[in-house]
Amino acid sequence: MKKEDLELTLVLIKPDALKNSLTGYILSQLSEFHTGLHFAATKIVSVNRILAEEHYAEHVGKFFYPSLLDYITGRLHYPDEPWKRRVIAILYQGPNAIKKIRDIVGPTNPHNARDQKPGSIRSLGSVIPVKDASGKEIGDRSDNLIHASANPEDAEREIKLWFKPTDIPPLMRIYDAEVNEEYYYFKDNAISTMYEQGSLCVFAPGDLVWKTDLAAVRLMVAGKEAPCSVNAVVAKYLINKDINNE
Ligand code: FUP
Repeated sequence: MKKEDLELTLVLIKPDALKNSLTGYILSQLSEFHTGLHFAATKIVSVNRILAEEHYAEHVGKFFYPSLLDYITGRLHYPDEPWKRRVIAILYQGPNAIKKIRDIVGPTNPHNARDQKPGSIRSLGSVIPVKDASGKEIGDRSDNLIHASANPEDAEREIKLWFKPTDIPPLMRIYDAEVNEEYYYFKDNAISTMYEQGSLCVFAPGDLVWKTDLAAVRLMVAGKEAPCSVNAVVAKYLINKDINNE
């Protein structure tokens, strides 16, 4: 098996797709028969704020960002049914996985998808006006049913944000993982090697973790600048934990 045949990409089936019962349709469109790609991992996620903010970190400060967080956390589509607030996170693997899936997914804005790529998944989405505090329209939010990684750099960042190495079968893992040898705890937005009441153990000795995460937490506990945020490392360890989701 050549390395390029093992390309991985992240797909998120978003809350609007779940609400409109489009999950089966989307999975069919992305099936091995249509794409030649294979499932490498999957999980049902109740998206908390930390994960939402990290996933859409590149959009911080844009007018649609607060609305985007409410969308991906499921608040917009399930305001009164919090237990239904989920996304389905899936990794697909195979040659050209990123491009193949982006082609089927279509353009970001569903209006553009209908114009430029009728039949693409996002052509079934909606465009919703975003208003400011005074009620004035300031732009649009695209409720576009599905997320798919845009390029190899985004795919690596996103896959390591949503999945632990052991969520992926060993022969399908393409990023380096390492066996950790220390305890690392998370509390008050910081990493420490000392347990305090209320700390969450993120890595224990013997755990297999992304090598880049381990390098980052080592820098963090040494008080040095790390290439990513604490939340980018811990978010996947908080998935579906009973944490404050506000
Ligand atoms: P994509 O990679 O196609 O998901 O597109 P982007 O990363 O640019 O956008 C991320 C999400 O922001 C999209 F799913 C839709 C949303 N968005 C809006 O809601 N309004 C905008 O004006 C731009 C993006």
